[in-house]
Amino acid sequence: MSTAGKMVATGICRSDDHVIAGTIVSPLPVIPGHEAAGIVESIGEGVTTVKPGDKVIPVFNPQCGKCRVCKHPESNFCLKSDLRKSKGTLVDGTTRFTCKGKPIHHLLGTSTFSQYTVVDEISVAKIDPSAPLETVCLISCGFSTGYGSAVKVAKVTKGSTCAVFGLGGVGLSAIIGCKAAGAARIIGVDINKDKFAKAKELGATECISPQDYDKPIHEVLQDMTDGGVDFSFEVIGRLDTMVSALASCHDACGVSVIVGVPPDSQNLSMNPMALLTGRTWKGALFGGFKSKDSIPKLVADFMAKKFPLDPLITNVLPFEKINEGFDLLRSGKSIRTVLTF
Ligand code: PAD
Ligand code: ZN
Ligand code: ZN
Repeated sequence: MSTAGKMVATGICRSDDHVIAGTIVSPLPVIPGHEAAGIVESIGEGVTTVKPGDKVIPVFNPQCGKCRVCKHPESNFCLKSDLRKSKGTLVDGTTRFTCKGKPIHHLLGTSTFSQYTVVDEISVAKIDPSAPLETVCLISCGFSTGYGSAVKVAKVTKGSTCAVFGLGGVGLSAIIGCKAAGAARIIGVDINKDKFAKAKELGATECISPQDYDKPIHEVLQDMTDGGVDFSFEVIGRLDTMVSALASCHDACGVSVIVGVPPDSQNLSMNPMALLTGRTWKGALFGGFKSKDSIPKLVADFMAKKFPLDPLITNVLPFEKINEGFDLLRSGKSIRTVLTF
């Protein structure tokens, strides 16, 4: 039930860098890349939802449609996700890449840093053929993750106050979601002030850097917002900022969402009183969206101009310059680099 496709565009997400750094553990050697768009080249036996020539988006968080999670109305961490066991294979346990006769692993059933890839049918969504693939590839991960974290996971309410920690591609997409949900105040938090202008362009009403204050940032946010924000988002992937985002939301009615991927096998300590008083602490992959169902709708919403994607793309490079793309991400100079094939 697999599908082979030609890649047209792939974004570089921080999660790919986490794989390279080892903070996300994957069997090696592996072909990373999970935020992309392409065209179906061929299909295996039994595949019915895509056909050759279809424009598609691969999804790192599959939707088998049959498991307990897929049948649950709200959840999306499908039991077939490779993130559960990190086998680095397709669902049938095989890998479809080799180098010099040796097998190469898949990353989360996607592996988009490759001219061609093979994915399971549960890991690919057909989209509007008129959609620009070099832009909508962001719907494959970064955009949907941030946007869904606001509109679907936190369920940001009209007139509310939000704080977004981390203003990369995913954090800025959370800002777009907070704005779409009608938040009245959206406070961006980042140590790199170069990110502030774009955050404000996309809907942040204020931006602050923790390095400008001599007290903890959660106290600064509590002072600014009459005791704490309604919704906070950690979109960095650090244990300290996860705790600080939690403390930044109001102790009786705040909701805090973990979006950033924490370093592998690390635990954090927190005082349970932080929750006993009434806060909600949540997290989700892929913005809580069921991937195969939601991606075509998100692409349609983009085509209907319900949200922008172009401001998130700061660099477009040919695939050969992939290392330059990673350098731009690591030096904080890019939001999203899209590699084209
Ligand atoms: P990015 O590196 O582009 O953005 C991270 C931002 O955080 C940067 O602007 C940094 O300057 C800022 N930052 C770093 N340290 C601090 C700090 N101590 N305090 C404040 N700001 C800081 O990453 P991204 O937007 O591509 O991804 C963000 C995270 O989300 C990352 O951990 C990634 O792995 C995760 C992610 N999660 C999912 C999911 O399904 N949950 C999907 C995609 C990405
Ligand atoms: Zn990603
Ligand atoms: Zn499932």
